[in-house]
Amino acid sequence: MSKDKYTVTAALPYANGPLHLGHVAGVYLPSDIFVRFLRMNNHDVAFICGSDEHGAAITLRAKKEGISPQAIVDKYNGIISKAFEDFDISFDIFHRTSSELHHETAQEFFQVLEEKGHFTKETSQQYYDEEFDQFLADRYITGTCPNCKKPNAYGDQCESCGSALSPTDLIDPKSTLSGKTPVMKETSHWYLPMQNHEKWLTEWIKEGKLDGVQQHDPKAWRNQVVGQCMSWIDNGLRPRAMTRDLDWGVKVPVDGGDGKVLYVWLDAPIGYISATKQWAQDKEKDWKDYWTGDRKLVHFIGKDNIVFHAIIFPILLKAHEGLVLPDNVPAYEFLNLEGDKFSTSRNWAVWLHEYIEAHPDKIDELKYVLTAIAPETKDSEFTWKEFQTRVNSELADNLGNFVNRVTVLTQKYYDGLVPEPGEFTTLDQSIIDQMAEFPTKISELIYQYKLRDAQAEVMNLTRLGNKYLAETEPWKMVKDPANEERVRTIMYIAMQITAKLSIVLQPFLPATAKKISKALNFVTTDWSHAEEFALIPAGHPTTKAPILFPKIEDSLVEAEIEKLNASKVVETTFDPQKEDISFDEFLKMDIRLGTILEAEKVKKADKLLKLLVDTGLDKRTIVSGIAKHYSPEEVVGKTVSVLMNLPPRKIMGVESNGMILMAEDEQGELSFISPEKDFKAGGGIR
Ligand code: B3M
Ligand code: ZN
Repeated sequence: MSKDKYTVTAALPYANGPLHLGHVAGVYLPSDIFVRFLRMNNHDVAFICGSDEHGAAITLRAKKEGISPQAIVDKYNGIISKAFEDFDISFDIFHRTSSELHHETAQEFFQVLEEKGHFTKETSQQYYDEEFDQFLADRYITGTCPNCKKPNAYGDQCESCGSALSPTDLIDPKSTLSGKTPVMKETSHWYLPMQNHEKWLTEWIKEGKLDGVQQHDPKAWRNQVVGQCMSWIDNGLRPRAMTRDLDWGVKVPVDGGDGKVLYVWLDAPIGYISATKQWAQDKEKDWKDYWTGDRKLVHFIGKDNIVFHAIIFPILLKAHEGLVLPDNVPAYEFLNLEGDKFSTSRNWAVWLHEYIEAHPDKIDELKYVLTAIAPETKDSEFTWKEFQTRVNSELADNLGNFVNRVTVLTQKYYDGLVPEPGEFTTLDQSIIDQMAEFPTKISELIYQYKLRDAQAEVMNLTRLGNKYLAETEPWKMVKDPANEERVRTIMYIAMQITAKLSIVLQPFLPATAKKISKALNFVTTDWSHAEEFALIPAGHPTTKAPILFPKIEDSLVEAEIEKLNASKVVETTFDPQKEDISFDEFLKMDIRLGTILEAEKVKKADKLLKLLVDTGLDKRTIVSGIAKHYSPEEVVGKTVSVLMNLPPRKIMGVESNGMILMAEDEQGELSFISPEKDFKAGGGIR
């Protein structure tokens, strides 16, 4: 029976910053494990990725760093591709959407859809920044999300609640260029009337069928993927602009497209196709083999990309005609870090390239832990403490200890030669029967994209090995020559378990599997061999395996947590500017310098100080909420800014006449506003 053919894509990372562990756990590592497994099972598979180099995410970063968008994407394409290489992610190609081949491919794709009449041309009012004389694409507008009411939602998406938005949905929109409220200005764009595709999309998402013909198994799709798509469809699909008024991106290749580029979510998924073209060209293959016919297309993504991969891109693929639709879209939830969300802007992240630089000898340790905690069906958490615990107790004490025992004892008792077994006991046969179940169990889980459970099964095989040795204790039995044959049998079986591990570990921990293979002097990349029991014959020469997983010390955990806290940026979310006031209104405020003569705490009010202030005009009592920031002794003698003309107010039984004006920083720390020259009480402030 011919094996299913796969094209596996991993979401194209934006080339506007480095990768962090959340990206790795939720897209790149699982897709790599899946593809390695497919290759071991002789599937025809292409593993496609590349950097996403257009869109406002890039141009905003370029503006922030004061360099060109091309310089930004060159910088981060380099950092990201090297990090993938160093982390041993086995893409067949890591391409980039700023390449000429991609531009040509995306423009051809657009022209095909335009000629087939799949777009409508509409003139509409779009947000425009008058100061920057520029229309504002989605990421150039922020505002309050209409759904979760959180600030800093973007024009196309709210990252707090994940809902897809349009710029006009935002409450109190602001331009990210000038910070001002944008105006509406007329412009025209090509729209994809998604509502026209609702019928077939619904059948395809819910039943996996096209015109009644089964395409994929909808039960194999993750609930959150089907759920998000159906809620999008149930809310009513709307026309979506497929072009933008920007100068950085793939130019619109038809009349009327001057000054316009393809919408990044039309452009980027076509990046999977252009990357395949480049790879096929390099390998003298036909790219169409990987995007047509009976090919299983699988998109590994994060949950914030679901609708773009399970609704918009399938519409585009179907409209183009002749191209396959996704067989599955394994979307991952979010990985959090030490109790908070990963955040590039707050630098709250473990950057992959920094991890590799700091721990080049701990690549498989990180792969193991990220797979063990992968956010497959719900958000999960990375902590350095759990990293240490899992490495030390699951890798070192379980897998590392088992392989070390088997190879060291074989070395010690038989000079490394696999011993001739004697009769198998009932226990032996039970172990052999249990071992036999693992390859199929692991395989089924991987085909179902349950990679976390699949890896756990590999560790269960190791536990079976450890249990067998603990129950038989060959290191004790060997002391009695009468047990010579029994010990040979036990070590023979334990060696077969080790050989099986060297196969089933390969998708998950390729470097470790290689080390075990080397010690066993046994190499195969054919998964089906794992089904066999007797993998290494008696007399086969082996050597002692190295220590596979040195223990993680507390000092590493402490250093990494300290680094994380030291480098985090506290996001300044200052309130937006208040409504304008007239100059006359400002003149009504009487603000003067006052010197604090006396200060005491206010009974039963831990935040308040009662101050006696010399204002130059009089000596008055003012109650001020600064007790958490200043002691009474500290403030006596200070000359501060006083708002005089407030009506008297009783605060905790004390009459307060006026207000001390304070400055506040982003951590909420308070400071007096005092003259930098030696001015006396009574001086005016204006
Ligand atoms: N560049 C990744 C993101 O949304 C986005 C994926 C494109 S895959 C075609 O973070
Ligand atoms: Zn929201």
